[in-house]
Amino acid sequence: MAEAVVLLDMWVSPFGQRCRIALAEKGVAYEYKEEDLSNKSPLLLQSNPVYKQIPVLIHDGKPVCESLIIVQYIDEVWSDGAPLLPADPYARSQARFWGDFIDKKIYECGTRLWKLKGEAQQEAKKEFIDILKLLEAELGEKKYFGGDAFGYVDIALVPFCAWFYTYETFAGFSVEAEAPKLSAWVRRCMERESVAKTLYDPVKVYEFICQLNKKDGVA
Ligand code: GS8
Repeated sequence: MAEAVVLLDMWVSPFGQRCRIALAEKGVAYEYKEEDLSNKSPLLLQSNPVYKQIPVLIHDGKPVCESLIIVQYIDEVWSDGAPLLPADPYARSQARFWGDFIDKKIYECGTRLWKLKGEAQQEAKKEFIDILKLLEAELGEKKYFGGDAFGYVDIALVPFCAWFYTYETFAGFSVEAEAPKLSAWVRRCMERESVAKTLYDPVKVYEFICQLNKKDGVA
């Protein structure tokens, strides 16, 4: 019997994009449901009553929430495809550590880059560049974060790369100049169909953020 897989998502969400990339990597067919976050669907509210946020993966009627938990779930359920997490427990712990680091640092600091101005923005920029350099050091000379195979940490980070243009334009810096090896990794990831088909044009992301800023009266 065909399984029912539904993803509640929103086009520009880097968290939702993680799930879309993982599903594409595993070749899982699913129904995509775009949410209007200003008017959340009853299905979303009922599927994620705690956070009321996208993304939610609904597998045979059972909801799974939180993007990195969803990516791990996808890896475990569709285990016949290439694994996203390594098999070795220590290597798994390290992949989860970096996924958690990306979750705690990138989005929060990135948001300060386009929401704030003046000194606070400059401070966020310094912090963001430090984060990029830490990630670049972890990547080292490897092709992907996990080595030769595209996997969990790549999926955790790569959706934010479509936001780099927004971060750079608002805060005035260049990711390529600050972290050239990380930029080369972004280009390598973009060669994968799962990533290229999922990420949006960085200019579209920028325009979306400009709209949001206007609505919030920030800009
Ligand atoms: C974050 C999801 C999230 O921020 C995850 O899945 O990893 N830790 C979660 N979702 C946002 C949209 S993307 O910025 C969301 O659903 N916001 C609506 C709201 O908070 O009301």
